[in-house]
Amino acid sequence: MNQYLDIAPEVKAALEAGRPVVALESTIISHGMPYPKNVETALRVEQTIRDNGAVPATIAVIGGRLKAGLSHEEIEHLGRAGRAVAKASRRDLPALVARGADGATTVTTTMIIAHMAGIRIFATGGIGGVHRGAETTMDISADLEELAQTPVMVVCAGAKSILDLGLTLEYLETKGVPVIGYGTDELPAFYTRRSGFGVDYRVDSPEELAAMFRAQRALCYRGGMLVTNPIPEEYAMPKEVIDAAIEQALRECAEQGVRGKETTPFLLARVVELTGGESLESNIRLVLNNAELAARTARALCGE
Ligand code: PSU
Ligand code: MN
Repeated sequence: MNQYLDIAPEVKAALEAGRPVVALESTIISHGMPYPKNVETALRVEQTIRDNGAVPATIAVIGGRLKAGLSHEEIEHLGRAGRAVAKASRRDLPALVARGADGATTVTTTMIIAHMAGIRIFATGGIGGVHRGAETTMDISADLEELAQTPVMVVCAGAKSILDLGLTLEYLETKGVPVIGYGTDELPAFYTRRSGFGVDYRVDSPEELAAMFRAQRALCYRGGMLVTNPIPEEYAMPKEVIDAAIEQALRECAEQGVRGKETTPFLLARVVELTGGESLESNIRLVLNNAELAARTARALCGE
């Protein structure tokens, strides 16, 4: 086992017994939602995974240790600190570990640490991707590279249209990452069920997802798999409302010269502010929905 990794006892016991475990990220807690909703949601997501027969492993860097499985106090700490905690992507882990610092893990680093711990599946809200205007900024999330090289199944609700969804799909195709629609032929756009872009494969059951993941392992592929699960109809946002907020957030981002790792958190926070509580509620609901699907798929992967 990696010398910097701490696996929580409950998670370790489940892994050793071949029981289902689902990883969860922590940037969604510190940078993705306001306090105290972020903490409340993180704990609800963990409970949903338990209710569906799997063990949750929320992942973060605490005092330079890579943690697979957090205590409630650690989740509370990350939620209260919010954007004061470093957003940790692949390039940041060496510095955080060497300095004994805290970091909130993105999709990228959650995949890295989950894989180190032996966890095969991870549930979140949305992934990073190719940003609009990437042809000049070259702003492409490290999440896409990680999906190309780390064998973890990521269950999300698609990607927000703060990104260029068409270019994101092109990038994933180049990198050989299968993009699966759960119960849909169309890539969901996080707050809405449709984006106008097709997925590679439609799958309708956790068993079928597990079979694809097993096949990918048996083929000795390095990379992972992206499962996109549409937000339940009753919690989806009206397209015009969310599009208007995203356009405004993008304009402000450009005007204020926000760049680099600050871009995504800035856009996410502005969209929530501009749409009031409605988008936050949608966000919470879709994460819970993804947690349920990931737990059921983790069970199928364990043959349960
Ligand atoms: N997109 C969302 N919600 C999020 C994120 C992205 O809809 O919380 C977070 C995730 O942690 C994701 C990260 O891995 O932002 C991507 O950041 P960047 O675009 O800087 O790679
Ligand atoms: Mn970026």
